[in-house]
Amino acid sequence: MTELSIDADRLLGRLRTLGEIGRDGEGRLTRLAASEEDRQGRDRVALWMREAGLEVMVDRVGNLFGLWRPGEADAAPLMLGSHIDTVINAGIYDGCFGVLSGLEVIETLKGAGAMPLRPLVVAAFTNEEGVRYAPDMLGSLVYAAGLGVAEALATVGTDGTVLGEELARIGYAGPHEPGFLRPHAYLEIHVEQGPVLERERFRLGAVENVQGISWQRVTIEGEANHAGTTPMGMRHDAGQAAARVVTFLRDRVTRGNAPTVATVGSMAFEPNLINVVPSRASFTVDLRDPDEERLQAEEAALARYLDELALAEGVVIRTERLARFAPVAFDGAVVAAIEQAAGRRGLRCRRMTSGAGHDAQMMARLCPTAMIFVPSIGGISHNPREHTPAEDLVAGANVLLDVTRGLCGAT
Ligand code: HGY
Ligand code: MN
Ligand code: MN
Repeated sequence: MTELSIDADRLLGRLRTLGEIGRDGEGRLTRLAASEEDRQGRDRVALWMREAGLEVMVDRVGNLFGLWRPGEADAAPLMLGSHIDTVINAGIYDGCFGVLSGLEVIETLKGAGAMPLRPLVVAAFTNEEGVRYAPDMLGSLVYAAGLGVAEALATVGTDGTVLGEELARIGYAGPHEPGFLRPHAYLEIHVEQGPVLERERFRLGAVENVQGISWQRVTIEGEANHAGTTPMGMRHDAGQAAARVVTFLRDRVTRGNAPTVATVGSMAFEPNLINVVPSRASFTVDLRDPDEERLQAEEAALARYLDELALAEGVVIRTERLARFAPVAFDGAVVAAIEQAAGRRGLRCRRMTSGAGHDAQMMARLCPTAMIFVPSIGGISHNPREHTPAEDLVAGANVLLDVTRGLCGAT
């Protein structure tokens, strides 16, 4: 296989350009799914796809695709992809590196006159982050038939908007049925977002599996009362109860050495006033574990604790499931191809589990799938300090190129 390399300046330049789309007055980068900022990001990526001579298509839940169909190759396409929606005050690599690397690989092959035996397509899936509309990985979940189109489009966001209406408003309620391109295989490159590769001095991760994810919203109904006159023993303090849940989760998942992680990332009190005992507390619980049984056990332990807490505090506690995905194992042959491609380029690579959720875990329902990780400095992500050195980004994209060539016969 004659060695080919991606155009590093083009890839890194596009990452920087896309990373500027959606910055607010304080320079914070936020492109929430189906927002105006997301539209601008999508428009820019679609323009790059068109300029590369790809056929640009959008499906009914806004998944965006750039397809290269060399010759009359009507075989099942090899799909590369990720997402370009972000959390609030995000870094520039999460998701975007995967979409732009996929586009870069296709453009490099096209420019080199390669003739792959099958079409190549790069995807940018809708609402991977799930921070405006739950669940996360929504676009790829629908694409993999894990959620109905109508149900997805009817999803109400944390801001009260409806996903289908927002997609229509930004011009990305497309005509294609999700799943319209049945991939031969799916590859996703992503920043690790954790500390492993940097700490162990590996250049790449060949991702074997993704841990299970459990998202729920907990609402605690207490009783508003006067902060000054209400004796502590007479309170039904929703805020105090919520705080107990936070410490319960931390104490429980850190008591042993299991890899379970628990996060209460958002919380709101009502009436949220300095001199009123909170009548209501609403917060989210994100529980994850690579082992399904242990994850279920943690969910059950939390449910028991909430029952006890409701009795002890005289409050009413309700839970609502927002997302629940079992751990996913990727395709061994594709993982091995990643390792071999890394080895051929002299890059130290290790097999690993993904702590974060990714679109690949949904595409694994459709076809052989695996992921490539590149190191995250300090293990930081979902934070503007997210960073991966250029040489690692380029090395990872070149391995994506090599594995792509092997999987589509463009050797
Ligand atoms: O939550 C996640 O792991 C991903 O960032 N959506
Ligand atoms: Mn991501
Ligand atoms: Mn993310």
